[in-house]
Amino acid sequence: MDSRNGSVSEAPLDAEIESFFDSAPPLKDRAGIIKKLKEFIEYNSTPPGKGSPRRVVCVTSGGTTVPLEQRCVRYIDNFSSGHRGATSTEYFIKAGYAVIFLYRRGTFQPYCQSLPEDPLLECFECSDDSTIQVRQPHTEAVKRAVSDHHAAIAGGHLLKLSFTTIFEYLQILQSIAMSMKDLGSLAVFYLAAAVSDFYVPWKSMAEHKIQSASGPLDMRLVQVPKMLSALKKEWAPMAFCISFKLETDSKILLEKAEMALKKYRMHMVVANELSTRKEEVTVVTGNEKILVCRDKTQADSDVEEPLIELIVGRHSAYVKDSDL
Ligand code: 9Z3
Repeated sequence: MDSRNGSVSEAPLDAEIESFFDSAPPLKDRAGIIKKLKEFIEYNSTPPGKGSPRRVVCVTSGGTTVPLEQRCVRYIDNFSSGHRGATSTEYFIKAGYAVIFLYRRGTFQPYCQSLPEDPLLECFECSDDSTIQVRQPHTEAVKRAVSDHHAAIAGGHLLKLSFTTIFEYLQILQSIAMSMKDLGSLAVFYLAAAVSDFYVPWKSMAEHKIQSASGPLDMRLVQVPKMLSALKKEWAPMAFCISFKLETDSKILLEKAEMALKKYRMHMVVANELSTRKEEVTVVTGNEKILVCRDKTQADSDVEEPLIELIVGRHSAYVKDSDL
């Protein structure tokens, strides 16, 4: 039986994963990425001043694309603004975690929530002597964004890595997971990125722009191998893993989340429905379904604050149990 109908047999899945990575276009600057990861993890494992090792969470954010042409003009996209990942990153850092933020280029960034859509052009102005200054209504928001962001980077608590395609995303995720392996139970994966289910293998992809004169487009998409299994079994087996399940039909949401929890042996699956995702989520664990809601009495509250609080509590219990 193969991985598509529920029961996962190992050999075909391993072969699918191997073939995905073998045929993917090589990741640009892989060596540079691995070096950054190594330094970040080393720094947080032995922080200055003999502090105890920091917990490290990999937060994924934004949607992956599936290119249709090697010299890509067209692609299939997965919806995600990156809001969940960016906001969660801020709360994890506040809770004392170091965060590896793996995000889709151009999506929401941590500490930028209160800035206008085009911050560079809307927040700044040139004065007569050509100095650049912040425009009055944005002063506080810019100050907060810049100082919190710079503090997180300078303190060694935030490492940002970007992706666009499914190929880049999975290759970087694998490098992150393998770099985090030795952290054992101190490692967390918070997989909020919206990941493509189907892709066009690089070798069977058209090189040049597909021509519309050739008539209707007939294209075969292959299923993306389920990397969560590899993450859990091989890449970082001791890590605390949280994945997300997104549906538009609330009737099937919890059932699908429970299936994902069991199938990929996640510690938690956060179930959310597209239209209410900013108001509430349901956290599914082995024996509970916990509804987590935004505090509706506060205009600027978000669902990520109570969600991260819950996760940090559960992760602490997991770390304690693993030490016994
Ligand atoms: C999510 O469900 C995220 O919560 C959202 C966040 C993408 C809805 P925004 O970025 O939205 O704040 O606009 N992410 C996971 C989506 C996903 O693709 N899950 C897969 C699935 O549902 C499993 S990896 O099958």
